[in-house]
Amino acid sequence: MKNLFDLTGQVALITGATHGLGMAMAKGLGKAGATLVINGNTPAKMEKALENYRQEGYTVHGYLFDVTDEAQAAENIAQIEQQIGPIDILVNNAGMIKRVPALEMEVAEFRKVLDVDVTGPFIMSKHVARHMVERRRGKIINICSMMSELGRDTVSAYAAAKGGLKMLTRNLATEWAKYNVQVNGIGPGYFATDQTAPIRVDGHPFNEFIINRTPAGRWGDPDDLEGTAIFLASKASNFVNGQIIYVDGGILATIGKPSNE
Ligand code: GCO
Repeated sequence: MKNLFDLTGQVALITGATHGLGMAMAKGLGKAGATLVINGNTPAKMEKALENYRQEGYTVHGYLFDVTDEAQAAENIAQIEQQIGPIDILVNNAGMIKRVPALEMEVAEFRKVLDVDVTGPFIMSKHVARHMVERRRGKIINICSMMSELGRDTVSAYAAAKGGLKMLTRNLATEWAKYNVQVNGIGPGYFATDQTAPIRVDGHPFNEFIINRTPAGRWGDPDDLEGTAIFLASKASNFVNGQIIYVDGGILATIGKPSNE
């Protein structure tokens, strides 16, 4: 049974894995045996992250590049294939959010969010999948969001992008399933990360709202994503194509309840 989820000897490239959910999922894949290649775009954060992974005993390599720059991404992917080995697993996790009411959002800001959250995963998938298709083997996992399904005040660009990433997942799954490349997504609910730090403060009405809105009654812990990441990266999911697995404590299962219940 353990064998079904074993990633020993496989190379996993995780974008935006110097902190947060990317780091938690990378560690999950590492625990299942994968060699980790983490991407980031800030040298200081990368240095700190590599130290953290290594202290905990993970085999890890860091590559600094911008996932929205096709030339940089292609060059780094080629280097990883050459220096570390064939990329078996790609996790498109790097992303960004802007919380600005739609009436006030600059078009340039809107475009930037789409560029990082949708075009980045497209660029990465395109350049990694050409190798996977050749090898007739590969796993791509796109990190979606509650906002792939639901709207919320101030996050129009992010919702448009994450909804787009869900459909990019289905489309790439459609194109590459015949080559034994599985493309799926994970949709995290509300997790305790740096991204949600500004809206997770004690006493902040949003904090209370999320706890009330989540049937499990709590924010997600980044470790809650490990199992799903391992499943979608392993041969246990070899006939799973184009699915988004929501790891959300039940948010999408319910309409919610009044705050005084
Ligand atoms: C927000 C949050 C969310 C989460 C997450 C939800 O402002 O509503 O930041 O967008 O980060 O993606 O699934």
